[in-house]
Amino acid sequence: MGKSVVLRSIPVVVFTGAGVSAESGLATFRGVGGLWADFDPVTLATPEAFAREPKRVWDWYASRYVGVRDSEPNAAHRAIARLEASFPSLLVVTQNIDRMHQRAGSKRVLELHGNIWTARCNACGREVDMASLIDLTDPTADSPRCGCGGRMRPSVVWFGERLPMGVFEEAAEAASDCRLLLVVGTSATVYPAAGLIELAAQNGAFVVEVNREATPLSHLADRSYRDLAGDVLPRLVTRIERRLAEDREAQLRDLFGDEP
Ligand code: BJW
Ligand code: ZN
Repeated sequence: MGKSVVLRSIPVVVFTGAGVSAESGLATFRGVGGLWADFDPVTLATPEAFAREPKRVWDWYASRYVGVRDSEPNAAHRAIARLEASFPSLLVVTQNIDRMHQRAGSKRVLELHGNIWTARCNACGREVDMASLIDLTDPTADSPRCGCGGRMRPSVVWFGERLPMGVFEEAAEAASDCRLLLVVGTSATVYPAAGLIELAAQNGAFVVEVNREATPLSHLADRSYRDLAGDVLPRLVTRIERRLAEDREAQLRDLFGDEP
């Protein structure tokens, strides 16, 4: 049995945060250049803020939806999608709500914090496409309402809210079982999501971090790339692909020998 067969079949998890989408032009929550001028996510991304100032919170998400809709996945998202060919078991676990991984072609994606493409009623839970509400929103109008009278909100997870049923459990199981954890563009400060890094490290995974800055969990990484995800990931993925191809060649030579 050659090395490449073993390497190809290891369970791999790619855990991502806002930094993976930064090079698509989407603002991160924390870190260099990562803040919104007029909006503090820690106070606005809460059910309390929405109850107090629904229009302000809605407008923030409506403008971010338009930003996400009008942006494209970047080289980092594309490299991660390509990595599925090298590691068929690969699972992307993302804190992002932008669906850029899916748009780049990643097939197995767990969204820990929901997504901004859907909205739901905060009273009856009815779900609709964000797009259908954006068209109806004029700048002076109140935030959109459901037929039942409830207010529509983005289908994202705010501070103090539970993660979608079963999703964190599935991610935790994958993190515990993986042999390689690739952590990309997260400040590793929001829980329970950041706990996945601790879980993987505790269970012996090889942890590779890609982040332009150090984080509180950088000490758990076996390798750290302090650079832009869009620069590091394409190079890393190409290196992995070359290495797997070389192993495959070596295996065939092993199998057939030099002589007929
Ligand atoms: C680049 C780059 C480039 C930039 N290349 N790198 C345990 C301890 C302490 C607190 C808690 C705890 N457990 C729970 C809590 C409370 C709370 C929490 O974690 N608070 C902390 C702030 C302390 N957690 C919760 O409330 C969670 N819910 C929960 O625990 O429920 C329990 C419960 C039980 C029973 C009943 C009810 C509840 C929910 C957390 C939800 C987080 N929501 C948000 C908003 C989503 C919607 C939106 O988008 O507006 O999710 S907050 C925000 O932070 C967003 C992100 O997903 C999340 C993480 O941020 P991320 O992705 O790491 O981004 P940044 O900006 O922080 O970092 C970017 C990084 O990229 C930086 O490091 C840069 O250097 C780097 N970078 N450009 C490479 N080009
Ligand atoms: Zn409703």
